[in-house]
Amino acid sequence: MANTSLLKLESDANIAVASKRLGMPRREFLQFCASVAASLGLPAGADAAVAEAVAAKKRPSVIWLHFQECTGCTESMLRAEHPTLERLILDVISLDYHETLFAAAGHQVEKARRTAMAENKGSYILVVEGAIPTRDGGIYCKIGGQTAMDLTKECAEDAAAVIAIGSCASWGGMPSIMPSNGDPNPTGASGVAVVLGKPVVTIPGCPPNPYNFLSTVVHFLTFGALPPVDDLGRPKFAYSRLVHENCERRAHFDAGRFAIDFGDEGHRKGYCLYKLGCKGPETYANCPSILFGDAGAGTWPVGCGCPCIGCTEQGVGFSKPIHMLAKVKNVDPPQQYPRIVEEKGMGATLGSAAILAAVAGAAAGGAAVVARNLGLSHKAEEAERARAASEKTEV
Ligand code: FSX
Ligand code: SF4
Ligand code: F3S
Repeated sequence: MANTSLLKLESDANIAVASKRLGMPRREFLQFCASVAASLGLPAGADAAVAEAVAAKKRPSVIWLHFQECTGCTESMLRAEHPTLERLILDVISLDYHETLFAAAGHQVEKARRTAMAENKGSYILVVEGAIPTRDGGIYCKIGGQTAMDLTKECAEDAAAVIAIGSCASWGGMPSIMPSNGDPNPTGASGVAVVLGKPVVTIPGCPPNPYNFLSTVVHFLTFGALPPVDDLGRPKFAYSRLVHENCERRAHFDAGRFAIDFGDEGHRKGYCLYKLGCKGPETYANCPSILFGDAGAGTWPVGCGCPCIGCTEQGVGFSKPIHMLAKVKNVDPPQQYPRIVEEKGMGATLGSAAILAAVAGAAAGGAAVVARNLGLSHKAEEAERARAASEKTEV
């Protein structure tokens, strides 16, 4: 089936079976594959390879561990307004061990995990949700008598790939900044890479966007490898641009129109939230392009009037106080802005800004916007970190 165009696949038998299995019309299924290929920044024609892989390849076995966290990662994956996303994720992977979703408990599930690991030795994906406590031998989180540290090491041993989902598993997240008696991280909550002593793919966010997880797994399914990542392990297709660059309120930022208080006139009119502490200018994530929950325009923090807290960014999310102004990292204007129309005496409403944003970009394919912008501003950030690291070594 290689090199066939996406449209030709409409009459393919495997595609017909997959669409039926997913309860989606064939064209909708192919559209989904095209949007995943676009959001991954794949070249033209790769959408057919994605469709063929999702339709026909053996689903990778997934062992999903839970440690110090709120289960928001799993919740966001399963609580999409539209059931398609959940169905797609559970169709693309074979979820062989997941403590929260398993009906069974105790020895039964431990046996299921060991069986899945033995049967899929070398080919399963390990997903870790939650931070791993490392203080005092890791005693602050144990499952089935094993510490989270030991479990992670044991399960990573024969995994084909390791994914740290959510900010907690990526770098410690919220549990790593829960001060107690003046101690900023009493349990030594750490990310998976620190515990394994080697880099892993991270999908930060609190919660992370389930589309980024789905796209990462689809990449693995299609090409047998995880997607290219930045120096923090984040897939470049999702974390290459600042939130600020694709924000629907960006035109207000550039025009100097800010909300000063929650509920004030500027806030009601959908003005920029920078002065309310929005960390979009120093946070890499694709939230404004792919949104959350399949519920339409505006369904992301800033779209709902809440400043971005920088949840994907170590050192910003949960660390920098909400009232603190963000460092504006990239002063280059974005490739396109939503047009803000201010009718006399009325001002732009959040709705009108959102609709215009949708016309300008999101409706034309948020995924395509991300794909177009791939990897541009991130390079400067990576160079800065490399420079800082080499300076440290020289000292
Ligand atoms: Fe919660 Fe996940 Fe935040 Fe952490 O998401 S949404 S506390 S990133 O590990 O469950
Ligand atoms: Fe959007 Fe925040 Fe940037 Fe304002 S500061 S444009 S609200 S990301
Ligand atoms: Fe997090 Fe900011 Fe996106 S708070 S969900 S990175 S808009």
